Amino acid sequence: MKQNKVLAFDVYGTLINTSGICYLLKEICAEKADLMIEMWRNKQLEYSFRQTAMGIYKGFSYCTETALEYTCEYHKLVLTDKQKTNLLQAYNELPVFDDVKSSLTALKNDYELYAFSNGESENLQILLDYNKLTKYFNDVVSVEAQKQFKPSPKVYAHFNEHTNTRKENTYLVSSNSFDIIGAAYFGFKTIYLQRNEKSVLDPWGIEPDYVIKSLEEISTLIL
Ligand code: 2OP
Repeated sequence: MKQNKVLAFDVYGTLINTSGICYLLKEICAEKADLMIEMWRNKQLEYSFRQTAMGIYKGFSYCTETALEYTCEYHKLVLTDKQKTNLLQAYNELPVFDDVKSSLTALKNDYELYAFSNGESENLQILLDYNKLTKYFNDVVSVEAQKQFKPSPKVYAHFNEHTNTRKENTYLVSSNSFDIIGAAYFGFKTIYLQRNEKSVLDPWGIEPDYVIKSLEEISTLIL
């Protein structure tokens, strides 16, 4: 078992900007795009939580697609097949946040770096290749093999099994509160990335080890 400190980066919302698709929604429905992007993401996550609670697994892209359908229905927006296909394809070409490449470059020599996500392996590979991020990571770990989503403890255990690492040495870096709390509850160390002032950590009495505003701060932490 490896003894090195490892950094496990959440992908959607942490490395990759899920609002980066807003420009496409704006072309379809300018005035509702901001509201829709938020509902789409929230529903996507809700569907993943509900599947795990129900003991079923249909994959993250199923959550993404059905959450888009729900959001359009709610906002009375009828998409053509082409518009829907374009939006879902664009989900694999979401943009990377500005602080990611410089931060990963600074960390690469001192830590093992992993991408660790609810997304399916195939989609993660496309997304990370598209953004030229794959070279920074020792590996890309998907929850897919466990057929459960974060924050199930099984998927955090899977991360350590798959990477042959120890939970005591694993730091989860995430902008998603549910992920930070799930990982801390499992026994990872946690670095909560507060990308904007509106991000609030759920008040469950589980505090992250570090709170940062930009990924660039990680290289200044003594882990
Ligand atoms: C992830 O990438 C869903 O953002 C979450 O695992």
